Amino acid sequence: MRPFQLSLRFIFPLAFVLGAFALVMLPLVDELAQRWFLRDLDTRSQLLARSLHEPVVDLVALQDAQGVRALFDRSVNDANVNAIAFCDTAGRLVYHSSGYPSGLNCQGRAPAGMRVMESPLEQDGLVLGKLLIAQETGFIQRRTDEFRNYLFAIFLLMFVVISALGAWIAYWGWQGWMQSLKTLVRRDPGALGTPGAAPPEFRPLVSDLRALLHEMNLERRTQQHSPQAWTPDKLRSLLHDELAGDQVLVVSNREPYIHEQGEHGIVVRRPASGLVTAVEPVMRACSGTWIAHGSGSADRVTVDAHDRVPVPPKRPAYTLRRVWLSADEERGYYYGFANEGLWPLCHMAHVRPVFRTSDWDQYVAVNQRFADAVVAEAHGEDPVVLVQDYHFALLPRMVREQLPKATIIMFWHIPWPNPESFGICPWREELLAGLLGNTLLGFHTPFHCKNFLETVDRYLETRIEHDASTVSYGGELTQVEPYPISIAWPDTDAPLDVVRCRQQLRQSLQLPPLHQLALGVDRLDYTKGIVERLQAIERMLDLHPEMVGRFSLLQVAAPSRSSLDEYQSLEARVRKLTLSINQKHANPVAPPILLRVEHVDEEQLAHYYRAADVCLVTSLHDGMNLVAKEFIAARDDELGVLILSQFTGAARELHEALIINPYHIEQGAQALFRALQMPEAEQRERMRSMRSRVRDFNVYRWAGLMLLDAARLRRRQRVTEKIHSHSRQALRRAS
Ligand code: ADQ
Repeated sequence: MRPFQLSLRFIFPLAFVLGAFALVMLPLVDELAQRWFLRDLDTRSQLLARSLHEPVVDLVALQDAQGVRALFDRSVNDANVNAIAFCDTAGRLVYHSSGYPSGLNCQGRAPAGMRVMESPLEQDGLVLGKLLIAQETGFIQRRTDEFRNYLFAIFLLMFVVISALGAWIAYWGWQGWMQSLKTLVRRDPGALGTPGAAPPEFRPLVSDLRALLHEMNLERRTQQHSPQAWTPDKLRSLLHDELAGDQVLVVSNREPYIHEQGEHGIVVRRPASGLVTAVEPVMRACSGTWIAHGSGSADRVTVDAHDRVPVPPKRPAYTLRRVWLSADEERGYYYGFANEGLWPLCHMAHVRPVFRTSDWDQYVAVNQRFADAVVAEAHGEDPVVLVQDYHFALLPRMVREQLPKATIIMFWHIPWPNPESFGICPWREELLAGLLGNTLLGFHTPFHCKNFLETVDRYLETRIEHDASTVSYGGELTQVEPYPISIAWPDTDAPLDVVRCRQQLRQSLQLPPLHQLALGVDRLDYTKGIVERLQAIERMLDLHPEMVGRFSLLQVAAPSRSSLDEYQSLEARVRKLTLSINQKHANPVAPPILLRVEHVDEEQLAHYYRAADVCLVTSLHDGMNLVAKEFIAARDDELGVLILSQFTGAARELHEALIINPYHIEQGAQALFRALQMPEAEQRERMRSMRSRVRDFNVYRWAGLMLLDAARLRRRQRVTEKIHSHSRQALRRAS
């Protein structure tokens, strides 16, 4: 119906224009045709008169009436005219052909339907009279009518042909437009194919359309998948529905379970890592394979012949495939390039990155080893590969080269710096090209995504669609999106109520029952702002000496990257500062700082969270910070205050925390004092709101949204491949 209406829009004006043209043209053409015919008649008469001139003069001189008449009759027949006559100078009709029309006389007056031409007859300058040649003109009108009819028919035919052609063009044009529009709309709004692939007629619209669709998609993502719905079951059913039968492979440096040789046999340990905390529930839900560095002292003895071990040990749900690294590889790739180079490069903590060529070489080699492991573990040509973190910036492109159809999703767990900061890395182009091997690249916040896109724009020849958040590089498209990471909301009731936890912890730390306790839980890392935290406590005690002996900080710091100088000196600094504060504010009740440099298990950690009055997160720069969310999740009593650095990703979600600038020691001290004095009603109000957010925006949602996007991109990729293969077959058939 629609193309027909479109055609009418074209046909009506065409009919009007052609009709008007015909109206103007037909009388003109009539007149022109008549003139041509008359000119024809005259020419014929002139020629005849010229040929008759001499014989007529001779015969008239001889007064041979019979000869003249015979000549006239012959000429009438030969030249196909109606009549010929000779008039003398006195205007008398002297001779004429037989059948001469009665109404025709020497005055040249022609009867209706006749045209008469007069031609003087002279001999030696003497005028003898004139020749009259008469021809019928009736046929002219007949022929002009015929000509007009033909012309009318031609106009009609033109109208029909042009209308049909116009309707056909309108129909196919409309079909083409609709098809292109549908293709454009069906593509992922964040990744609507390479920009050049859009049909030319849509190019001016593409970015507007993409922006609109992107917005709608974001809205859909937040509305449709109502946050409350994100549970392990929901994630499992999503994996089943959206990635049914597709193999999921995770790659990370850190393994989720470490087997260690203990005094009484092999023990299993879970590392202190935000990454593991976040990805482990996803793997439990999808039963895939997790490829990671086997770093435990008993790791080799617990794997099978293919370096695989089922985990979790008590209730296996997925496979852990271990990759072994030599001491040199670990030093260069992990400690060197990743942790002395990329880690400080991406965190604004004023520690200078160190770049060594030998580290880079190891980084490239280890990325290749893990990429080869992914290819070896893949059952088909298009697995879903979830790559974790900055240890594997090169791996996505390496996997893409071997498995071009794989859906590669990478999550960058740390911040992405601005282009200037990133630009100091000598291998910046290689790293960016590696990351653009991903189908989907996720960061914690929109700000990190923006920094990444700007960095790519600065250092690589790419096409970036900022409104759709896609990068097109070497004919491939990478979607860049924020996916704020979170934790798994505890699904079982805590074994101990908060009151008992408080009592027990204070007892075990030999503190009075009403002693106020703040808690710090971190890897011992310079980005976590532990020194600044201690300084804030010192300042608070300086300002409020009445708190000495009534308040302490329990700082639980997991040793991390301890073989690096920077980390050793941090630990030394933390220990020294602790000692000095404890000496400065020594009292008979309790030291202000209780420092535990140790890794504690999950249960113990939850116990600490529930027993504390305040949790201090003072990172100088942090992608998200899961400790803040774990503290909130543990507080089912809805009490406790979170002090949160403004430089964490978490600060963008947890607005009810006391947000501080950790560099501003005074501000930290004031916030701590305020937290310790905060009435329970206010604590409850803040905590309730944060709890509902963390419960809803949990790690299943994080993984679910990422996997949903991946599934969508995957479907699109499959459809595109089908179309390409069809068109290749069609081309082959045609040639
Ligand atoms: P991390 O830098 O490791 O993570 P964070 O997000 O706070 O930082 O996660 C640390 C995890 O380790 C938490 O689950 C915490 O419980 C655990 N942990 C810390 N100290 C511990 C201890 N002493 N004993 C036992 N467990 C301990 C990186 C990025 C973050 C990002 C996460 C997730 O640096 O910005 O939030 O990945 O993406």
